[in-house]
Parts: sequence; C-alpha cells; structure tokens
Amino acid sequence: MKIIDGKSTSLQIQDELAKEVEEIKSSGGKVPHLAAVLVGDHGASLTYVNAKVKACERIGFDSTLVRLDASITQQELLNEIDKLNNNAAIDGFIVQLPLPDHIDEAKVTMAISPEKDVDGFHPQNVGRMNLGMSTYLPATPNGVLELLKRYEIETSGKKCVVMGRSHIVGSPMSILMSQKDYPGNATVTLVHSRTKDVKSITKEADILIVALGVPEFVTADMVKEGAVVIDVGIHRIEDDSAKRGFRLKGDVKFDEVSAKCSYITPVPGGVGPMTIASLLMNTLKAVKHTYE
Ligand code: L34
Repeated sequence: MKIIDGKSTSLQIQDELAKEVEEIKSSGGKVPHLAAVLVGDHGASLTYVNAKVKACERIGFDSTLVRLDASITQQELLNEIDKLNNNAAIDGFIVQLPLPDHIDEAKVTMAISPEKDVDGFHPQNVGRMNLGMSTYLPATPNGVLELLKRYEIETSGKKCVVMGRSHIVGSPMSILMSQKDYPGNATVTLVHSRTKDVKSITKEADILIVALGVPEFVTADMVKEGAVVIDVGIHRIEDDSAKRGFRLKGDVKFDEVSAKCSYITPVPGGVGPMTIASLLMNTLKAVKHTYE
C-alpha cells in the first residue's frame, strides 16, 4: 500500500507556482491577487481560509481576507461581492462555505462574476466543466485529479465509485472522472444516501472516492483488494488528549482500509492541502486569462 501524500504534493505545486510568480514579476506582469470572504467565525472555516492566505504569501501572490460578521444581511454580503467583482486589483475570489442559515448560498454563488469565480461554483463555470470547456475546476475535485495524475494512477476503463452528491465535491467529481481525457475515461457510479446495498457497489470499485461527510463510514469490508481510495471527508472529533482538543478523521476507517488497498489518501495530509493548491492554480489562471 502506498500513501498518497497530498501535503507534499501541494507544496510541490506551490513551488511550481512560486517560480511562475517570479517570472511574472521579472517581466513586469500582474501579481496574482486572491481574496477570500469569510462570514462568521466557524472554527474549521477559519483554519482553511487562513491556510489559503498563508499559501498565497508563501508563493508570492497578493491576498485579501474579508471577514464579515455572522449577522451580516444577505444584501450586505451581495454588496461586498459586488465590490470584489469591480475591484480590478483582485483577480479571483471565493466566499468560504458554509454560510449562515439566513443567507441563500445559491444567490451568493450567482453574484460572483464567473471570470473571478476561482472556486468554479458559478452555474456558468459548472456548465463549462460539464461540456469539457476550459474553466475553473472546483478546487477539491481538481485536487483529487491532480493527485491521480501525479501518482500516475491509471483511470481509463476503470470502475470508479464516487460516494456523495454534493455540488462542491461528489457531483463534479463524478463528471470529471468520466470526462474524455486523463485522468478520466472511467466508468463512474455515484452512490448517495438513498442508494440500496452500497457495499455491493463499492466493493466493485477500482477507484473509490469518498465524499459523504460521515466519519469513518467506509470500512474494509466495503473495499476491493488493491483499490485506490481517495478520502475527501474531514471531521473534527473531540479528543481532550489532543493539543487542539480534537483529532481529524476522514470518511474512511484508515487503519483497516489502508491494509487492503493499493493507494490511499490520509486525513489530514491528503485531499485537504490539495484543495488549497488547486485554488492557487485557478488564481494564476485568472491572471493569465487562460480561462476563456
Ligand atoms: N467556497 N468553501 C469554498 N471553497 C472551498 O474550496 C471550500 N473548502 C471546503 C469547505 N468550504 C469551502 C475548503 O477550502 C473544504 N476545504 C478545505 C480546505 C483545506 C483543508 C481542508 C478543507 C485543509 O487544509 N486540511 C488539512 C487540515 C487542516 C486542519 O488542521 O484542520 C488537511 O491536512 O487535510
């Protein structure tokens, strides 16, 4: 069994991007500038957004963190988004999810200018992805593709099972794994909470991508010997003996599943850091206008 090291792969991508920033700077081009909007102070979101800002600093991107109170009205948030849409200094921005319940996520997503939507969540960009056109690919699924590529994992003709149908991971992941290009060309099955006899389906998977949001849901008996297992889940499990008061766990029971598969991503240090690397890649794309 091989561990797919998302942390070091993310750092490697960041080094590659840092070189490109150097080139941009020496040729007098525009330094990429990413903005992130964080509403409220949801613990995990704060960690992720801070990690994004730190990664920008590391590779020489400019960054802006817009922190807004959880009590902000929808209209006020839309006004902030409009400011970012119209700010020529900002190449791309994201609104970190989840948002407070009183805010309509779809309205917010639609308000972001597609050209600056480096999360790839706007319907226009989702549509472009569906049609195999150039676009901003959503960061987490693209991070998974990047891992498959860099570990040279064969996908063509393989049976790929995606668990979960969220707009930001499961759904786009299933589309991308069946795209007519590497890493894709897989035969994809998407399972979700209404699927019957999940185990009989997951056991057939050569590549199992888990994005359910249920801690340690996938056990060894659900996985085929030699499968590639990608764990997108990330949960904070309370643990008083841990330094931060919690431990991170994925959607996969790592110890028993890892004994059985050919490749596996750990949590932490798997897909999470790759989400950040892909976001940075999209931001560079925004500056280069290679999206159109
Ligand atoms: N708009 N909202 C928007 N875009 C996104 O791409 C995200 N996502 C998801 C949640 N909401 C979003 C993220 O940024 C998940 N996500 C994310 C980003 C980074 C990490 C995990 C999830 C990450 O860095 N994980 C580390 C551990 C971090 C920790 O210590 O808690 C890891 O090694 O997995």
